[in-house]
Amino acid sequence: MNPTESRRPRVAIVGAGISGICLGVFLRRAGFHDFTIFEKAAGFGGTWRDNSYPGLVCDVPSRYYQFTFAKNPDWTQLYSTGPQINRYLTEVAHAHGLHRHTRWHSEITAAEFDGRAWHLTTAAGARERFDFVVCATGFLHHPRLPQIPGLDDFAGPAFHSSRWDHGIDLRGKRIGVIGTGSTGTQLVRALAGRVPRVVLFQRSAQWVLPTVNRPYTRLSRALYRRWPALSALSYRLNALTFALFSRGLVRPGPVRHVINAVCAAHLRTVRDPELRRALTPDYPPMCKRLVVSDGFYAAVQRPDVDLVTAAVDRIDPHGVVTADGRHHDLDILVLATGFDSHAYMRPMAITGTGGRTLDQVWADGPHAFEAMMLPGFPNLFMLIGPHSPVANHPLTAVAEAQSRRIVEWLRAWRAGEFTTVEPTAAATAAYNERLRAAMPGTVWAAGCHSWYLGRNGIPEVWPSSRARFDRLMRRAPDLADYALDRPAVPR
Ligand code: N01
Repeated sequence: MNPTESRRPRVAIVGAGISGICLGVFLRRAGFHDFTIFEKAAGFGGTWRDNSYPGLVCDVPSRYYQFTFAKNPDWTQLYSTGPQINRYLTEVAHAHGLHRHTRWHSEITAAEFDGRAWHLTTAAGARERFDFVVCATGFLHHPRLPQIPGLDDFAGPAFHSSRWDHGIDLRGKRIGVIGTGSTGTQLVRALAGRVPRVVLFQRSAQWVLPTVNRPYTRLSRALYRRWPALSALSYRLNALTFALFSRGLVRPGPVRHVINAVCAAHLRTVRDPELRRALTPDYPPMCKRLVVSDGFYAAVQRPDVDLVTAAVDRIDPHGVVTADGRHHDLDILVLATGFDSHAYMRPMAITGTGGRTLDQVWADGPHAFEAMMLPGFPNLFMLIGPHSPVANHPLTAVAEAQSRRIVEWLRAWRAGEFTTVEPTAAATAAYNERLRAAMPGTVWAAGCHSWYLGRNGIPEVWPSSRARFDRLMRRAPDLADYALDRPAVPR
C-alpha cells in the first residue's frame, strides 16, 4: 500500500459560527471525519448567537443569506430576524452531525507550531495536537466598548448591543443608545413606541437605503418547498442584484449615482429641516456600511425619540452629559458602538515557525495571502480572514468558497503531496500590494471613518467583485506562491 494512502489529517476548527459550520459540512462531505470544532460558548451561530437585541434583522435577503447546500424554503419574510438565522444555522449544524464534533465551552487561548504540527491550548489548560488549524472566529465578534468617562458609574443597566440582557424589563424605561450603525438604527426602530423615551446619541450620521420587509405568503413557501429549483433561482437573482450593487462599491459610475439619489430622496422624507440636517452625513453613501431600513426615519421623527448630535462628554449615575452641557436622564444605556473588526482570531496567542507570533506579524495590521493563509504559519487557515468581506454579499457565500479551497488542500495532504504548506513572503507581499493598489477607487476609501478601515486608513475588504473572488478561490493554487514541505518517502 502506498504509505500516504492512510493519511488522515487531524483538523481543529476554532469557532462554531457561519464559517466553522460551513467548513464542518464540507469536511464531512469530503470524507474528512477527524476534526474538532472548538467553541468557547455553548451554541452554534457565532455572531447570530451573540446578537439578540430587539429589532435585529439581517440586511441581506433571507433567500440569499443561506448556504447553497442547505436552502431553506420556509423563510417567512424577505429579511430574516436574528433568531431565525440563528435557528437555521443551528439546524444545519445538527443536520450534518456537527454537534458530535463540537466541544462547547472550549476557548482556544494559544496555538503553537512545532515544525510539524500545531498544539492547541484551551482556557482550561488542555493541550492537543493537530495537523491543521482553521480559525473560523469571524470579525464582528469582539465588542468595541467606548472609553467614556463615568461609564462604570451609571446606576442602571449598561451593556453592549451584542450582550443584550433579556432579563431586564424595558417597560417604562428611558433608553439611551450610543451609536448609529446598522445596530443602533435597528434598535431605535424597534424600541420607539415601546418605551416612554429613546435617546439616540449620534457621532456620525448614516445614509439609509429604504426597503420593505415583506412577508412571504404560505403559498409562496409551499411552492418553494415543492420546487427547490425556485430557491436556487432566487439565490441566483439575489446574487446578480448584489453583484450590480457591488459595482457601486468598488468603482465610481452609474450604480453609485443611483444609490446616492435613492438615499438622498429617502432622507428628504424627514419633514423637519433641522432634523434632516442633523441626519445628513458628510460623506458619500456606502462609504460606511449602508444602513438598510424600513422605518428608521419614521422612528427618529417620533416625539418620544430624541436625536442628540452633541458629543457625549461623560456619563453619571443618572444619564449622559453631552458637550453642550445638557444632561439626558436615562434608565438603561445601550452601547451600539460596533466591534473590533481587526482582531480576527486574537486574543488567541498564535506562534508560528521560529517563535514568530501573529501579533508580531500583524504589527502593521492584519493581512493574509489570498485572505486565508500567512507565511510563517504552515497549515494554518483563516476563514473570513483579512480582506475577505466581499462587498455586501453574505458571508455564507465567502465561507463556502474558502471551505472548498481548504478541502482541496486537505485532499492534497491526504494524497501525500505535502506535509506542511504556507504561502511565500514574496507572494503575500505582492498580493497585498495589488489589493492596496485597487483600494483608492472603492467607496470605502471615499473619506469617512468606518470599521472597514485598517489602522493605516486603508480598507480591509475585498476591492473587487464576488465573481473575481470566487474565481480566485476556485483557481488551482500556483505552487510557486507556496513553500511546501513534502513527506519523507520511506526506503
Ligand atoms: O457597528 P458600527 P454596528 N462615542 O461600527 C458609534 C453588521 N451588522 O454594530 O460612525 C459615540 O457600524 C460609531 O460612530 P462613528 C454590519 O456589517 C449587520 O452598528 O464611528 N459613538 C457608529 O455610529 C455592520 O456594519 C446587521 O462616528 C461611538 C456606531 O457607534 C456591522 O455589523 C445588524 C463611539 C458603531 O457602528 C457593525 O454594525 C447589525 C463613541 N465612543 C450589524 N464609538 C444586519 O445585517 C463608536 N460609536 C442586520
